[in-house]
Amino acid sequence: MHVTETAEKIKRMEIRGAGRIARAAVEALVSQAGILTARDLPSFRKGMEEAAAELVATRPTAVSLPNAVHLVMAAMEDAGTVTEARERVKERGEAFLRSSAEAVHRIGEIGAHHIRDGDTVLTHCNSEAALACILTAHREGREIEVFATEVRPGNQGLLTLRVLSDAGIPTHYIVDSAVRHYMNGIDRVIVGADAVTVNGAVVNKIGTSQVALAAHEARTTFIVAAETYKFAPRTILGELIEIEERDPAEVLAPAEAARLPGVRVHNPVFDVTPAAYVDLIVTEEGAIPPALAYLIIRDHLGWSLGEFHKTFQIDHRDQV
Ligand code: RUB
Repeated sequence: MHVTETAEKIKRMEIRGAGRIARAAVEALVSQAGILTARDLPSFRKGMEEAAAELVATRPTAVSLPNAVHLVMAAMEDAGTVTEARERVKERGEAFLRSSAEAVHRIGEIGAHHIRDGDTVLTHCNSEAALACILTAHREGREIEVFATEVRPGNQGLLTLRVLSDAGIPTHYIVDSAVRHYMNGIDRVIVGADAVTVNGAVVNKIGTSQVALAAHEARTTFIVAAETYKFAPRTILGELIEIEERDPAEVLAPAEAARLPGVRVHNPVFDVTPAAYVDLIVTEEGAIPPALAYLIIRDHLGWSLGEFHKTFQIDHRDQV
């Protein structure tokens, strides 16, 4: 699929979910590298950079998107010719697509160890990483039931219901505001992530932090399933993750809103769950406490504070 078509689909949320968004962007970059006609390396690079910028600008919150795009673009760094650059983007892109699929599989295996026979699991939104844990536990023969939330306003819960129903897992469908009402009967909460910050906070679909709060109050284990490329390197520099605000029309029909002058409708689509409410983050490298998020950023994404200093030529003396 071409870059602009992919970008439009991501914006409209026809392609959604942090992992899927990253993979679609990488596929679009690989395809762009194949069709870009450029006489010399600088113009090839420029064409690729424009494509990368268009993809990254689609949705601001899922860090998987800039991380994956950066990884593929960096493959061109020491290419000497257009052919070489094209080849490297293709190789790196394909390697990312393979490793991303493997990561979900591995997270499923690791996360399933945390689901016991007889458990009732609650999930919020539609996360392939979180579902991988639930599906693997079910495939391994554990008798489980799942509570899935509706997920206002996008109703991603419906996508989750389809997956669970196809797998034959007994499932309960509840509105988002019913989470606390049921929490005492829940053994595990498992959700995905759009970003994990250096201090172990988790950014995920709006409402996740309320689910986490209810789980914390009920002493229910709260697990996050997240590939390492969802960890946010730039939070080392104190950068905050931007929370996407979408069209208010997704929350209240414009005709209704027009009858309510003075009412402002808000539609933030993600929120931040503090590390204190997160028991475990399951990555493809293993399950870690949120306090170890920096190690993932340093050891698996290759970004440390020193790296930032070099890359962005930050003077150490300016740092407190
Ligand atoms: C999706 C969402 C998902 C994460 C993780 O939000 O919050 O929980 O992206 O998903 P949206 P995955 O529907 O707005 O994109 O594990 O599939 O990457």
